[in-house]
Amino acid sequence: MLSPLNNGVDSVTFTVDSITAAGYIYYDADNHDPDGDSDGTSITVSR
Ligand SMILES: [Ca+2]
Repeated sequence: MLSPLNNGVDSVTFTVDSITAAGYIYYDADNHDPDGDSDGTSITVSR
């Protein structure tokens, strides 16, 4: 369950630094984003 943003919060940043799945290994160095609006690891989203 996500909480609403408090007033005065202009943006939030989401970061993925680990994912687990059976049979797979996570390689953070392979993070990328084809459309370029993030660095493949973190993205900041404005209100
Ligand atoms: Ca993107």
